[in-house]
Amino acid sequence: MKSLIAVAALFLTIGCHQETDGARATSPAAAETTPATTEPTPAPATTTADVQTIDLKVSGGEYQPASFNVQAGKPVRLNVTRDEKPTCGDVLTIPSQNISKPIPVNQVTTIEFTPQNAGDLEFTCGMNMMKGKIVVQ
Ligand SMILES: [Cu+2]
Repeated sequence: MKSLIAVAALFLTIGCHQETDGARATSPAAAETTPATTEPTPAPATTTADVQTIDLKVSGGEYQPASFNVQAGKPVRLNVTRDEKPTCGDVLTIPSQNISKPIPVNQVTTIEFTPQNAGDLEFTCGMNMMKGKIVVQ
């Protein structure tokens, strides 16, 4: 009987800790731009005065980084490299920008465009299997 009580007390203690963890509230102001799903934080672009540069890798069947932030109204330059041969990653498309570009293996392919409006731009492989997201702010 004594051990049962001890177990119950342990549960109560754990329960308390979990409540404390779950109490981390996010600010309501950020809610309208924060996606509800738990995604990795978009990587920042390297921004100079005129151009925002992202080094994008096609490797292991995915894009790295899979999402990144840029600013609207400024040119974006993607330096895309692909390190694997037979893969559908041999084409990269950004449908909203009318971009569809072959990505040869082991060389840098540059894709440039200027996003005009804030929002999420999806990019995909030629078969729409690998996906990434450009978060325009
Ligand atoms: Cu694909």
